[in-house]
Amino acid sequence: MTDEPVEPSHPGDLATGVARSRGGFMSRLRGLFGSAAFSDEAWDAAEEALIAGDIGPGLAARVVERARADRAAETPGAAIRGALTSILLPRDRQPRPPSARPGEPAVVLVVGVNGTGKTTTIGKLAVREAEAGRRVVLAAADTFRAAAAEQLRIWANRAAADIVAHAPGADPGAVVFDALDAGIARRADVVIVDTAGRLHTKSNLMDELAKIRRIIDKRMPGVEPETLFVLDATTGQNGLAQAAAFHRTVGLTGVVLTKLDSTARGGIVFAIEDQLSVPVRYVGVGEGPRDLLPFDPEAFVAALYGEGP
Ligand SMILES: Nc1nc2c(ncn2[C@@H]2O[C@H](COP(=O)(O)OP(=O)(O)OP(=O)(O)O)[C@@H](O)[C@H]2O)c(=O)[nH]1
Ligand SMILES: [Mg+2]
Repeated sequence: MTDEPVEPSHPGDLATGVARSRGGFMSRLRGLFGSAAFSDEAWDAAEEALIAGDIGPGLAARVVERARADRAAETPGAAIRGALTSILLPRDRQPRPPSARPGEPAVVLVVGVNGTGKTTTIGKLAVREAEAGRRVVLAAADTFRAAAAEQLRIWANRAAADIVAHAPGADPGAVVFDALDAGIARRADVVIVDTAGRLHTKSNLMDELAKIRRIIDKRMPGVEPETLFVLDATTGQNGLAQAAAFHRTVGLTGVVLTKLDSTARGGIVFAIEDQLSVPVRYVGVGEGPRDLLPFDPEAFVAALYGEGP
């Protein structure tokens, strides 16, 4: 990774990002669609393919049930596609954060377990924001890992963003407080907070996160931060338990699904929206600065079916 400012380069694309899933569980599913009459066995096989894609057993059964009941669909493939699309939440075209008051920055808090891609996602987000002409302050509130602030600094340089960092071991809450101050003083458009990875089962670490959330409330009362849970798409169904625990602690407003390019089981997208009712905002499809795509449900399903650009 270099700290050169980002040159215009190829944007990550969804078709490549979901190539493994398209060739994985979706190809099993599509293979079934060839048969003229869809037997009970074929429906069972479809359900198994969905489970193999990480949709989860309960939801897979519901999708098949809904598809079987769909008399309007012309083919079983179309019925399953309709059932899958209907799980995904409708969303605003314009992703948040909208909550900034005039003259104050919006706040994005990024959370998740260790190594899921939080810092990388923040770097990509900072690049997106900077390219949209918005002024960004990054808060290096992962004071736990010695190299974390340095990693964020490299991204800050790439995005020409400001960064607020304290010494390793400092109180992450103090970093957040200072970063909000800096964001207000410098008339930034957005303050993005990086946090240390933490296991959702460690209550002391989850308490620390709740404290960070309270500090945002205290410094900027009434501003609801965009609180993004970063989920590694290769994690499997355990990701749902993680997400639920973070949701209880800080109240998630969005999910970023990273490493979609590294998994053949992209069905976790459906599971997570179904279970949490929190929208997937972005998907990560690689390690580069442009490999973060706003999540578009229809385009996602089309890409899984091998259609679209
Ligand atoms: N293939 C791929 N790799 C990714 C993606 N997002 C992040 N990574 C890689 O995942 C690894 C971990 O990323 P980090 O951003 O350091 O993860 P983190 O959540 O900040 O980690 P901690 O701060 O240690 O909890 C790095 O090697 C990233 O380049 C993605 O969308 N696709
Ligand atoms: Mg990190």
